[in-house]
Amino acid sequence: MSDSAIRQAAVWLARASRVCVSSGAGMSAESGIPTFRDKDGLWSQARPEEMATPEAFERDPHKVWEWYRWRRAKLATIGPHAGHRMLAEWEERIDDFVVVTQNIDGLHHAAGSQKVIELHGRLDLVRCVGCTYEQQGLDDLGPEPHCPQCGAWLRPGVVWFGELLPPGALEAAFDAARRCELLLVIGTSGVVQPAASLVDAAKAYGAAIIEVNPNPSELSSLADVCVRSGCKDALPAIDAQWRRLGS
Ligand code: BJW
Repeated sequence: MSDSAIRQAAVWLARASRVCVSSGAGMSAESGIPTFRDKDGLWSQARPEEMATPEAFERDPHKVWEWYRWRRAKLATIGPHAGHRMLAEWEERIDDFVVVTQNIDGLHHAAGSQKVIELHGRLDLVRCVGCTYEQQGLDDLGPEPHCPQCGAWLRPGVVWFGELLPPGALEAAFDAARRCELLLVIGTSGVVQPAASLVDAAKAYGAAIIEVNPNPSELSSLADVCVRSGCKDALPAIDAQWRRLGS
């Protein structure tokens, strides 16, 4: 981990009163949830077009549910790590601190963050394809979950490719990106739109960009500072440096 990148991140955080975080699957990797596009990521075992599109669900809901049941069961056994908890603490220290996440695992909320915008829905939510019924929780709903109200299929409450993001979420996310002085981009490859464009929006409005990612991403060239480390260690390291600035 580069000391100068950590120090610069700490200096900017200490000075900032408007901060936005854009997090992706790498944020949860050290909690035990695989990312999508890394070597052993989810897309190395399953094809996105067979699991994460509305057409795939129409074609074979059993197959799609098998995958989501496995992921829901896994999520039920894990929790946030020190990096998630650091962001929740920074929210208390910084006036305007918003987390925009592509993650569906709810771990930012579980760590105590309150201002979280979830762009791709929630794994612990299911909704009916035929009516407005929704249900929260990670209970095993069996291989063929159907709506208790109208009998249609229930589906995972996540955003698949080709689907619109939850109403209001995108607008709120771009508002946060445009008004921030500092954008922390944590654990995303930056290939999925429209989330990836938050960085362009923040930069166009004058924000400094810090990337926290052990690997280069599609967004690295836009970053002013890159912390090349896993976020579980990097975020507490930035915090420790921030505390040293004050002493
Ligand atoms: C670490 C780490 C550690 C590892 N610490 N870091 C414009 C241009 C081209 C295409 C489009 C476009 N606009 C829209 C599209 C289409 C599409 C899209 O973006 N396609 C591209 C892939 C080409 N977008 C959509 O369809 C979106 N809808 C939409 O735009 O609606 C309007 C519209 C529709 C149709 C046409 C045009 C407009 C919806 C996108 C939904 C994405 N859904 C998924 C699945 C969610 C449900 C589920 O999980 O089952 O969301 S796909 C998957 O990718 C998931 C993620 O949220 C998303 C992003 O992945 P992420 O988080 O970046 O993870 P990885 O694995 O890619 O990267 C992990 C990173 O972590 C790596 O960099 C590692 O190095 C790093 N890392 N360990 C820190 N410890």
